[in-house]
Amino acid sequence: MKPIERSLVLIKPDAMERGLAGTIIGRLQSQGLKLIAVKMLHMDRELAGRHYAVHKEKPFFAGLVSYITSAPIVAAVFSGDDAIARIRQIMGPTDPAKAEAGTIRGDFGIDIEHNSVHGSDAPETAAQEIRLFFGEGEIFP
Ligand code: IDP
Ligand code: MG
Repeated sequence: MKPIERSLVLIKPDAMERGLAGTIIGRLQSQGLKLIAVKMLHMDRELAGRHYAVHKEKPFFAGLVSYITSAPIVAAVFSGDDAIARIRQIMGPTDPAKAEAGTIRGDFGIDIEHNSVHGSDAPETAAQEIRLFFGEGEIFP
């Protein structure tokens, strides 16, 4: 049996601007993932820097921080069997040009930066990311 995991999902500004938050949350719920926390917030540069700390030496870091702080987003936590890998499969690869139709990024992503959604990539990073956005009292498992 696969482990029950939690993953942080962000609906990024490009998707928010096109009214896709409900559609994206619905796609994950319809695949059996359980929504256990959700909020809307406008990320500041400090939170963006902490969330994307692993990328701070990358050439795209400054643009990524500007983009993710450009408009309000929705942050959510989903749980389920093997949730981290399953959500990344439902999202599709980072570059929407390489994502298959039927994946979130394949259907809605604009380019490698404006790729509509974030999903955690491992249990340790998921736990860290969830702590950045949610207190324990805001999670309803
Ligand atoms: P992931 O979101 O699929 O885990 P990461 O490599 O962790 O991809 O990158 C984090 C985010 O940084 C991506 O989702 C995307 O928004 C942005 N990004 C990644 N690679 C590039 C790039 O080459 N140019 C511009 N933005 C990028
Ligand atoms: Mg990543």
